[in-house]
Amino acid sequence: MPKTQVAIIGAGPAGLLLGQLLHKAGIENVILERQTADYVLGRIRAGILEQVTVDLMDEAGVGQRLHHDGIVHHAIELVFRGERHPIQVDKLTGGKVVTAYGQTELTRDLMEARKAAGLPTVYEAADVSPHGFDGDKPVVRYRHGGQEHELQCDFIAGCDGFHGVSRATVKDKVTEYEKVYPFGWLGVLADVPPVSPHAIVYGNSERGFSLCSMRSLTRSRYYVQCPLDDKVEDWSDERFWDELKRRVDPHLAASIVTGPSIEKSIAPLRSFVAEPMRFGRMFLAGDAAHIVPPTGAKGLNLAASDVKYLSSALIEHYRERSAAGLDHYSDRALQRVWKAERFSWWLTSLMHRFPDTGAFEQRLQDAELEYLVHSQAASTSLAENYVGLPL
Ligand code: RFL
Ligand code: PHB
Repeated sequence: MPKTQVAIIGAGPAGLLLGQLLHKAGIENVILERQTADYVLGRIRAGILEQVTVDLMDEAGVGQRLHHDGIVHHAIELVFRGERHPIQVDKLTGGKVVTAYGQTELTRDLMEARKAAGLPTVYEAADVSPHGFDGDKPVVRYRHGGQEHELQCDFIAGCDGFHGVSRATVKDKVTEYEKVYPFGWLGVLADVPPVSPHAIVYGNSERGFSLCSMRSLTRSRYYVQCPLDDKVEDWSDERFWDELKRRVDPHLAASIVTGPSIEKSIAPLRSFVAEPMRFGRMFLAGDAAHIVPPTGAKGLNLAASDVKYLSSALIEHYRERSAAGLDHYSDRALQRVWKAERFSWWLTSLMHRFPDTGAFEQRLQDAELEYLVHSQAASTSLAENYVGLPL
């Protein structure tokens, strides 16, 4: 029966980054992915990387293109009541910054490095199922090319996202915490220059939330808050651009360059945590264990920090025969996860219009926004969370 040290389920950013870090440390691993590589690369998702994530890409030896093409951001902007308020995150955090670099590009860099190193990845692996992780000899079963396969391993890493099989397998051992928000984000990708190349702009207006972001100096990513039951087909490009412009200040609106969308989709917003993140010899990492609403740009970054903790623990196990890191993995990861959950929930609550908000709550939201941009203490709290809390 084929054997490896770590069987990784899922070739998203979590699985690929883990595979690369383990490989650098001389630990064998196989990735089993349900989809094709092109399908994985076709998903337009995150765009903002914390320094911790950039450092991990460097550690994995795949940071070159990121440093060349990524756009470093020293500030973010908040727009409310028609006015823009810069928050200088670098000045407020002793020089920390974030980098705009698409999840698609990061995934591509990791896939290419994996291929160049000749590491095994099975795409289109069907009916993947983890077994025996309560004992000493875990096995992952899957179907590929019309045949049944079994992969023996020392450990299983469940990096298979929110709808994956790993968490589902231990459903009766998991405590789930969840909050679903009463709106979604309609996102548009377009080959137009970003309206504000030096900052990500988060907007709160009477018409709802908006976000101006980017993938490069020629490719922009924009979002508007929309009702959950809206259909993408109801949103022509023209309607989208018109709505976006109505949600930002007039000067910014006038400088938005519009163009045909190359991708348009609606994503629901959810906060979710599964505890614990370890089940014997199986570990969950990334979206398999937790989801944040995208408002704080934390999802991909949390997947990266889980992977840092998990790879360090596995390396410690193989090098020093110590179980300490593995034993602490779940608690360590969850501590950081809950802080990011808190921040993402808070920023979501602050920046969106909720259907059931009364006049009193609206005044409180207005007051909090004013406080945030005029108090150095409040701005610093936003900034230190936005750039990412220490590992
Ligand atoms: P992924 O990326 O979902 O990858 C999981 C992989 O597992 C595969 N899989 C299976 N493979 C084998 N067998 C099975 N049974 C399987 N089931 C699933 C899947 O095909 C997939 O390839 O999880 P991962 O690696 O944990 O990465 C997490 C990130 O993708 C996610 O947190 C971010 O995209 C969230 N996110 C953002 N995060 C940020 O840090 N900054 C952002 O700016 C940001 N913006 C966003 C976002 C997510 C969004 N959406 C649509 C969810 C913006 C949006 C709109
Ligand atoms: C993005 O560029 O897709 C993006 C940026 C900031 C967020 C969420 C998504 O908070």
